[in-house]
Amino acid sequence: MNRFLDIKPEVKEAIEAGKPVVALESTIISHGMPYPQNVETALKVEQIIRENGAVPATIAIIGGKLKAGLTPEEIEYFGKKGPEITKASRRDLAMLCAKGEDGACTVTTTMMIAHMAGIKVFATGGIGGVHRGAEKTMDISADLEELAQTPVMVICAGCKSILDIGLTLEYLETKGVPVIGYGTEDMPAFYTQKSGFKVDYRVDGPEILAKYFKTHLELGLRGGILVGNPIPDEYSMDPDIINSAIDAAIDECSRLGIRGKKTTPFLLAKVKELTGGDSLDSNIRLVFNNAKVAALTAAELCK
Ligand code: PSU
Ligand code: MN
Repeated sequence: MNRFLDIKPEVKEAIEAGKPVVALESTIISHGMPYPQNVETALKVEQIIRENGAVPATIAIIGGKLKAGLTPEEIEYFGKKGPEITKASRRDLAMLCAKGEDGACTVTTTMMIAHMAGIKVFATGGIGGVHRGAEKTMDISADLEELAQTPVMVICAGCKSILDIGLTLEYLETKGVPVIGYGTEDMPAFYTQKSGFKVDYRVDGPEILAKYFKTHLELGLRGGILVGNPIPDEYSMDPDIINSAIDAAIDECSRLGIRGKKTTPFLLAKVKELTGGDSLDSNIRLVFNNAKVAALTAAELCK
């Protein structure tokens, strides 16, 4: 275990006792939602994981330490500071540790730290992917490369059409990352249940998800598994409304010349602004839904 890793005692005990643990990311707190809904959501997600039989481990970098498991006060800190906290991807990890700084963990760094700590299941909202127009910008999220090399199961609600969903699936196929639909054959599109693209396999229920992931690990396969869990119907959005907001957000992003790591947070905030907060409510609900599936799957994995 490296000296930068700092596992919260409750999480450490659970891992050592072979009890279920679910990792959660902190970029969604600092860069993905506004305060105070970000803190309320993060705390509620932890509660849902507990109610479903697992221990939550929200992952972040604090003062140069890789933290697996935060206290409620630390979650509050990440929510309040918001975008002031560095969005930390793979390239940032060593520099933040060396300088003793804070970092909000994306899907990439959450997978890395979860794996270092021995946590196998991770729940979030959406992952990064191949952006629309990537054939020109080369904007492809490091999340896809991490899925290709780190053996953690990531349970999300699919990807948003701020990304090119078709190209994201092609990229994952090239990298050998299996994409599972949870109770569906369609790749979910975050705010809506269907993207129009097919997943590789449909799985119904946490038992099969756990059995499948165990097999993946036993075979010594490199890389993770991506599970797309559709947003519950009652919280899903009208595709026309959300897609026109996304189109407008992408136009504004390119007009303002926003690039690099700022792109995704800009698009998320703009979509929220254009949909008058409805998208935030959907976003919160789908994270709750993913947390539950993750906790049940982590529990099955421990059997
Ligand atoms: N997509 C969302 N919500 C998010 C993110 C993506 O719907 O909060 C965050 C996640 O932390 C993800 C990161 O790992 O953005 C990807 O950023 P980028 O596209 O810069 O790789
Ligand atoms: Mn990018």
